Amino acid sequence: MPGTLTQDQIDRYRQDGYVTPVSAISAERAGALKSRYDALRALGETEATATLRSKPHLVLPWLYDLVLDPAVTEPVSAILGPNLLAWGSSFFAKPAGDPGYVTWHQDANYWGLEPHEVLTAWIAFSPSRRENGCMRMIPGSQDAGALDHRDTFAKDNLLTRGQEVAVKVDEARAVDIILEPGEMSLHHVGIVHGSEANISAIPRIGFAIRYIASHVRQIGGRTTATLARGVDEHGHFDPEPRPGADYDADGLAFRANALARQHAVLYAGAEKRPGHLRFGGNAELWIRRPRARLKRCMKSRRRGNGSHRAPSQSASRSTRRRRNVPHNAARRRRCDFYCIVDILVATTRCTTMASRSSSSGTLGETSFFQKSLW
Ligand SMILES: O=C(O)CCC(=O)C(=O)O
Repeated sequence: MPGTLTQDQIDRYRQDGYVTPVSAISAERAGALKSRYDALRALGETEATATLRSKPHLVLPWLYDLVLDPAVTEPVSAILGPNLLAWGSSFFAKPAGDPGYVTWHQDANYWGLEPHEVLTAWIAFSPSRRENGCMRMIPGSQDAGALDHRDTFAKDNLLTRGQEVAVKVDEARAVDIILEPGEMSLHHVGIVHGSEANISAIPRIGFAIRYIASHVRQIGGRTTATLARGVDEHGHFDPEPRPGADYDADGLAFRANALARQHAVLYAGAEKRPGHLRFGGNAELWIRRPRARLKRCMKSRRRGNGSHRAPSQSASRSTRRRRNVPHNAARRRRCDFYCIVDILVATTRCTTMASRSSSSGTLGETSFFQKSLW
């Protein structure tokens, strides 16, 4: 019988915004899961292994089973109630000596989920200590409301945008979340938390599952979620199926589509968006070219000329006739036609590239996304 939380643990979660350590799975099972993770990582950077960063449970059945495992969901439901969905999952891994760190941030700022009955179960597959970069929490900060954040996009920051709170954090109040393999911590979506680099010889590997109560909604668009426990009596999310086998084609395709939909919500307002990096400078150029043409047209229209090509504002009617220059209205029509063609060409090119990259399952896995999605 999996353990639930004691009343004291529930009270601590409500007061501090987190509770730790919570027994979840056995140390042996955590070790076996870590071995599977290590085996995949040893394959190097492939389209398949890139999925470890976001919603890997949609392509690896043994992770899907962990997301649904009562050993994890029982304590979570002591806080969120009997009906749980998993909105996301992600590995946060720091190999020995890894410079990767996580700046102080609140998850709630980026996820667009309301109400905030949302928590993360962070399951340790390895020991997690101060020296190897364990998570750190600022107790009670979940009650501070939404703090301003800025995007840093710093190289070693494990977060997608390198996001950090834009206010000074009193680090003297930070608490280290020390875990043994198989233990987990539960943290509130609004708590300020982060972690430092791994300066030890011991890898730090954690699997984070984002659970939501089933009445929680995604603001800004419909996305997908996994029914982890109980029933989904609200239907705010499209259900996510269990993959048949590691990296089978259906799982990969479903995940790529689910992430594309989630990105549309997660990157709203980001300084860098998937399009910038996936398309490189070209898409920008294609967009800029018709825009520039449009601007020139508008300018020459203002001058009463209607053409961006051969302004002949100053030429007399007879000179224009001699030069065989069409009437302003005809020029204006031609100018509008060129603009429309340009815009259509730009849109078609961008759409083709987007569908090419999503059908190959690489959506969101370019350099910007070499990081966890959260
Ligand atoms: O694993 C870490 O260091 C940070 C994880 C994190 O920010 C999260 O799970 O919300």
